Amino acid sequence: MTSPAGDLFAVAESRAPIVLGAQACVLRGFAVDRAPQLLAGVEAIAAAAAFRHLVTPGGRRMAVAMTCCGTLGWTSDARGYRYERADPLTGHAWPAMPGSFATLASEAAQAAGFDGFVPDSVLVNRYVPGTKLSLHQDRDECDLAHPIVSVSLGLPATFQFGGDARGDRVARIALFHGDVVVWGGVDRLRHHGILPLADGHHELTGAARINLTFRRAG
Ligand code: MD3
Ligand code: FE
Repeated sequence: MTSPAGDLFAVAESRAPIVLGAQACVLRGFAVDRAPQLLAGVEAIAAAAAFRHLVTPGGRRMAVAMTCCGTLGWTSDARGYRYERADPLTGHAWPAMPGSFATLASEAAQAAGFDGFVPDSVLVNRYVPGTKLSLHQDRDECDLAHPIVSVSLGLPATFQFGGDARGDRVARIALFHGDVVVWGGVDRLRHHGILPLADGHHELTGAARINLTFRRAG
């Protein structure tokens, strides 16, 4: 860049939140400096509560591998989708949410206009090449007035976001290592999903994408 004004513009443009809706935005790279600590936290969580493939109430095995931390963890089986205080695999409480996780989520929520977000649950999703997450809504949380904060780590993915109705037009946006997405208010019940992950290798995660979604479930 040759002109100082051009430099300033480039920086401001790249740091501005990307607007997905009236109350939904992408904070590009918001978590990139904290990614190594977040991934160390994920390793510790998975050592106590292993990644598993949940079964939907309809009997389908989910392609995404999942685990949780916090006082509540999301689970699914023939009895339905719900939050539980104990990991059904071990019968023990879910691993505690690391303080650095909660701090990041509340800072990101604040940057997106949601003050005072205190998550009590993190769903940790692991994708390998070929894994997808079909279009769905997140509606098992008690009070849908709280936002959801999502952190992408490792391989990039194509995120799909639609409307309140399943048949609404769907837009696509790429999510990269360190990106944070915040959804709340009028955008809280929009359908969303992840297209099949492309092949690749990331220096911190190998052939995988990890996504953390911070929720206030209880
Ligand atoms: C929009 N995870 O865990 S993150 C999920 O990348 C989930 O693993 C995806 O959908 C992933 O439920 C997408 C972005 C996201 C998360 C939650 C939302 C978008 C959302 C809740 C409401 C609206
Ligand atoms: Fe979701």
